[in-house]
Amino acid sequence: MNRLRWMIVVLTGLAFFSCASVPDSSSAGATTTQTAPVVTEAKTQGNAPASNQPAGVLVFPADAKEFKIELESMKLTDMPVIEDAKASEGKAVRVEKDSSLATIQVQFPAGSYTALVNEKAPSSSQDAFYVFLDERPYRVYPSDPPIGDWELTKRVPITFTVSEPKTITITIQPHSPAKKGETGMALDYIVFMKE
Ligand SMILES: [Ca+2]
Repeated sequence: MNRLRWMIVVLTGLAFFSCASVPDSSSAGATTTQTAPVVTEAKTQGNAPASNQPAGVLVFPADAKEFKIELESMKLTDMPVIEDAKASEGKAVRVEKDSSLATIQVQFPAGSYTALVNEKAPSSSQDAFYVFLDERPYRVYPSDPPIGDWELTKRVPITFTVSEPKTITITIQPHSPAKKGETGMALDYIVFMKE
């Protein structure tokens, strides 16, 4: 009697399990097939923004830790490109005039960033300049006194956070509206490092 009851329980359980497991696995299968295209779509979107952006916008790659932009590849006004064997890609720009200007637009994924510029300043009266992130100016300069050779502006790292993907206009120029900078230095590249 006990054994029979037990068998009924087992059989009922098996019947229930097989019934229950069919929709389970089929729904799991459905989830998998649904998920795959979603993931693919997300990946495509992640790689695609370059083509969705207006021309001239660079995209900080979603999986990158570091993104380097050559100054000589930016849009330049009164910033002559100079040859320099020790500069990245063999070229840099000189901040020659008060009107000198280098700009580029960069789309950043959400995250916290530090930016440094590779600079060669001939003297301490020819070394301070400004990097604008959109409208916000950051005064940037090398060691004091400058070493007269290429160095990253680690004394004044530019730090910022974007809470959602954002396109920022980067502008490099000698002065800010609030305070004068200087001219005469050479700039090689700006590097953005993601935390
Ligand atoms: Ca360069």
